Amino acid sequence: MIEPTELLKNAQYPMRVVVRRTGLNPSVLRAWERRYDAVEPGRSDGGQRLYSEADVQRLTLLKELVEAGHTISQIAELEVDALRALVRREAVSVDAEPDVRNGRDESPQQGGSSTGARQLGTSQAGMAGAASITPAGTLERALRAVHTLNGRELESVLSRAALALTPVEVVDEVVVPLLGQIGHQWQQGQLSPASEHAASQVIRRFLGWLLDALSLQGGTPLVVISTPAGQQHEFGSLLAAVSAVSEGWEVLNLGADLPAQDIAEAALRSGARAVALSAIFPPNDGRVLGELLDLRAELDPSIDIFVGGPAARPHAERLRPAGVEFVDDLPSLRRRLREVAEVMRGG
Ligand code: B12
Repeated sequence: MIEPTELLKNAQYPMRVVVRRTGLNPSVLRAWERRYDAVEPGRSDGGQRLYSEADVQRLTLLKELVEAGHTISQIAELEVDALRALVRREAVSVDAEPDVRNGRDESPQQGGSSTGARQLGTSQAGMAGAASITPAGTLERALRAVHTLNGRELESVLSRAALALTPVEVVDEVVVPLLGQIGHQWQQGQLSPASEHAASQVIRRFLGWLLDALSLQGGTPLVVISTPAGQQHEFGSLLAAVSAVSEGWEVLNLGADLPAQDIAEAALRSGARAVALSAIFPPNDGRVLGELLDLRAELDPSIDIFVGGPAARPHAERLRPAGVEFVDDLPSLRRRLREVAEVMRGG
């Protein structure tokens, strides 16, 4: 008779089983493999990924540790015993510090979360917590962390959400409304400039990490992302970048505030199929129109130029006949990128 342990040792699981057992979403799982060699699954004759029981256990430990605040790049190469030791240490340190984590009181009276990172640090609570992560709950916890100036908690809330939710949910239902609330409360004087600046730093780092983790290279259409010269708000462009990778596009992100000639040169040198730009402030910036028309003049018409944001909206009617497409929001950008990719595949 074959022992159950022997059966487990030889088990081979397809990705959907690993996704169900670990709670990792497929794009994060693929990114961890590709970028960090977190596990090396075998392949079926048809090329389908096949994971062993050891792979599943390793991924479960990695996910718990990332949920507890570790970064995947630092732990991906550790042996499984070291991962187990770290998980044990997390559980002990959390039990030993019932009220304080990262030097901050997170008791509800202080505006902290009674269901926040403190509980999720333990393995059992971590697994239970992952299942209950929703966009609305994440948004609420993130805002609370912004108000208590708790950057670590904000980073941890966002990172946990990235493991449990799809990139589209993270972008549309967490980060966009979070930035909207931050902007609104800052304008109303309900949020200090320091809180807004601290939150912006964390969100920028988080979006950079998400982009990196989801990024594809080669064999896919490439889109260059930036903001026109004079446009310093860069989250619109980062969100457009994450939206593009979630559609399977490769992204070359140039950061913010770049003259048309430089964007054009990057697009030509990288063989881009599209350029997507964000223009946020001020809403009636005349320079934006000139920069976009200059960019259009530099690029072959086969390269699509998309632009979004309140500072581009007033120019939409002038831009369309010139061959620059104003796109209202990120779901519409994803739809347009999908259409362009389909045309490329068809032709
Ligand atoms: C973070 C932030 C900052 C940071 C920027 C850090 C950085 N590195 O980016 C800092 C602190 C530097 C900053 C500075 C200022 N800011 Co500011 N900032 C914000 C905040 C909170 C987020 C900005 C952001 O990038 N949003 C990006 C996206 C998420 O915004 P969105 O417009 O909702 O995007 C949607 C669409 O427009 C569209 N979209 C946007 N881009 C793109 C791109 C593509 C390709 C597509 C398809 C779609 C698309 O899709 C999105 C989702 O549907 C906003 C609030 C807000 N909600 O925007 C204020 C905000 C933009 N800032 C504002 C102001 C007033 C300022 C300052 C003048 C403040 C000051 N007194 O110094 C300066 C100006 C700096 C400058 N010279 O430009 C105001 C602008 C008000 C107005 N009338 O337009 C806002 C709206 C806050 C507010 N409610 O008052 N800011």
